[in-house]
Amino acid sequence: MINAAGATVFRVALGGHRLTITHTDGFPVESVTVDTLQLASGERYDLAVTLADGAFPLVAVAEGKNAQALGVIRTATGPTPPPDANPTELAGRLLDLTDLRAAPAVRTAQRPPDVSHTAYLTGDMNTFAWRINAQTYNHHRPYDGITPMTVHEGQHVQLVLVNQTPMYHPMHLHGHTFTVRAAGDSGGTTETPLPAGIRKDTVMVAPGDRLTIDFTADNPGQWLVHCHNAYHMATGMAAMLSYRTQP
Ligand SMILES: [Cu+2]
Repeated sequence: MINAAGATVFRVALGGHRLTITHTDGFPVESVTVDTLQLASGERYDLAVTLADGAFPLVAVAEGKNAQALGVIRTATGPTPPPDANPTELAGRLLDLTDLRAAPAVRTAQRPPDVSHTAYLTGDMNTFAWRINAQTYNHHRPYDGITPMTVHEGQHVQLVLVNQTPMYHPMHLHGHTFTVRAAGDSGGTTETPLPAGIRKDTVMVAPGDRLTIDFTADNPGQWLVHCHNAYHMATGMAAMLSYRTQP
């Protein structure tokens, strides 16, 4: 399942069925079974489902937009679900990031970071000016007006994503995959360590949440770190991960 939408978080459920999550962003996880899950722009989840006999609504609710998309999975004759089908699974057990553990083969060793950067995600619906660390990324002049997050090749890098807005921000790092190492609130009062943190390349930072991710700087270049909401990115919610030559 891929959320290929530019600016919508979908909540997905299949009427009469539970969903077993097996992978996220292509990386295997220890299987966990839920009723519903949210996908933000750019995120991928692999699911396993054992289908019953009949015709079932596959519903994707556009979060906060009072709309939904409907597909039908049919394995037998029976009435077609209506467009406004509202399977009870939508209100059931929702997948949480803290439910997920990486499969052993794709876990990364936890070690103290060589360098740590923090990305404060800010903006509001009134001004619709979305930023990282109070700086606006300019797509026409990408090196102007922003302070790059500098790293050296080989460093173990920690990146803390702090959502200080009431909106979802699916954050995507180019050139690398990362491990999600901890989840907490933006004020820093709670934090849940994720000892078998999942590997991803796009992670949804929910309103008021703080996620800590880490990765090894093993792909020299100048890489974007950005919100995958197309409108947020267009107004400036992007930053630069910048490899520098060792002094
Ligand atoms: Cu965003």
